[in-house]
Amino acid sequence: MPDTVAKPKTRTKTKVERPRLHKVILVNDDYTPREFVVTVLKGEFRMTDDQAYKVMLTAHQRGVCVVAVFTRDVAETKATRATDAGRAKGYPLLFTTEPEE
Ligand code: TYC
Repeated sequence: MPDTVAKPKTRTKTKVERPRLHKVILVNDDYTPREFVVTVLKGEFRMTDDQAYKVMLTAHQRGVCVVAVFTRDVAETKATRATDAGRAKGYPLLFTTEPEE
């Protein structure tokens, strides 16, 4: 039996990458009523009346507005549900997603 025990000289560094977050983006259109956009934002994204109104107005004025960021699955599910809520009423309301840089 050797009286010295060699310690391993290399260390394994486990690199855990955080999942990339995805933005949900609200897109403006000329037909969906403002109040309906606010209702959808409150229902699907748990926003207050104030927050939802500001996001709706930004999209209305600038064309698009980032609503929130989530993991990819959650972002896509929420964007689809919110878009479907508009479609169910015959509105062209659109929510898209894109990865954060
Ligand atoms: N532009 C719409 C209107 O004037 C309101 C609206 C705002 C629609 C934001 C979509 O993402 C939107 N009735």
